Amino acid sequence: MKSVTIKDIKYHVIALPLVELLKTSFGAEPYKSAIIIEVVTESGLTGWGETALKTKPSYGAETVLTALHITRDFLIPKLIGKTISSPTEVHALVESVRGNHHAHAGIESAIWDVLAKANDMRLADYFAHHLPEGHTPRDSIVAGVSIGIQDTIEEQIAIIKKRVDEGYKRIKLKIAPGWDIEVAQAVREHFPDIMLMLDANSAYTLEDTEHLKKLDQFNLIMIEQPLSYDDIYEHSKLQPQIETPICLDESIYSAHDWQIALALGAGKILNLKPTRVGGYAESLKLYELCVENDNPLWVGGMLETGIGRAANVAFASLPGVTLPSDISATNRYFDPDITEPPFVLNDDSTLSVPDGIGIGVDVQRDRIEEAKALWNENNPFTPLWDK
Ligand code: OSB
Ligand code: MG
Repeated sequence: MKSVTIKDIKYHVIALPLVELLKTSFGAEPYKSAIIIEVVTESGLTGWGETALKTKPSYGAETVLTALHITRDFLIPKLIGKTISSPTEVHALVESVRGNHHAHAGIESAIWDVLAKANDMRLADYFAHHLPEGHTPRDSIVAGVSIGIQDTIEEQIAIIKKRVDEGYKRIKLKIAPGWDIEVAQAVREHFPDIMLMLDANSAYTLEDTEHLKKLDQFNLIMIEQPLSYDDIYEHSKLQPQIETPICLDESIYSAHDWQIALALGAGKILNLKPTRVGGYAESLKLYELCVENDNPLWVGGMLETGIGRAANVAFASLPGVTLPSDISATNRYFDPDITEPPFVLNDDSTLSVPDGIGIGVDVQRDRIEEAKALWNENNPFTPLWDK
């Protein structure tokens, strides 16, 4: 396999208008924000990665600006001039920079892209190349769609209908205290058979156990992160008391965390967000762990632009990803995105894996410039970001 020598790493802080906001138990941000990472090699290749983050430390501890600091002042200086033959070598070069998984993931994913390109491979095949034999990527991934908290139940039903009519077979709804049982009840009256799941984004405590038990009647495929963002132990107390399988998101930062969760019985399903676990090398470890333990697996999202989404599509094409992912068509997120062509929902509720090498989508530099300008105009400390 060919190696690359890193000549330069550039970063672009962007804000991109969202077609539909995603209001969670911790609120909604007016734009999608991210740091787009561009790795340039001595031989003139370019790899792209995305540090997907919010502007507030609401989902996890990192924000766009903490990631900018870590990326610019710690990670990039450790990587310039380094020759790398596999992205799995990146961890050892930067492990002295603790935590900050989203920042790590953005750079690491750009290195995955550039090394796949150097070796003339699609990213999906390059991921499979880092697994034991037999994990041949599929041509498409099963899409799901994540829908935010609405003002009224009528609006909630209307937006679900729109998504079901577009062809989405798996719907995820955000819930919070005061927006849960009645919503699930109404949704099941209108859509008795859709694959439905709820995401609480850490909005409940163990004291809500009796309340959460009421969700068991709605035939949910799972409930995502009902308890604290940093908890595993209390989830292990909740899971035996409810029938709905618990899926962990916020509280799983590594394969080690998932081993703890499995040992304690804290959940049955993993929302694997490559950005949250520090990148695709750790994602592959989690993937292997889930395959070994027969855990259902799906790939989560952070409203990624086409750059992060293309890499997540490649990862979700691996056969151990057994449930629909939080990866939707481009038109659910952006118009236009910063990459071409858009991801389009196929009739069977899937998205096709791009044929091109690396992430397989073309980055539109003019749109990155526009999105950088929008970020600069909407500094996160203006009131706009307090919505
Ligand atoms: O909890 O899964 C979540 C987006 C930002 C932060 C947290 C979450 C989400 C999503 C979006 O649910 C899923 C997607 O990218 O489509
Ligand atoms: Mg979640």
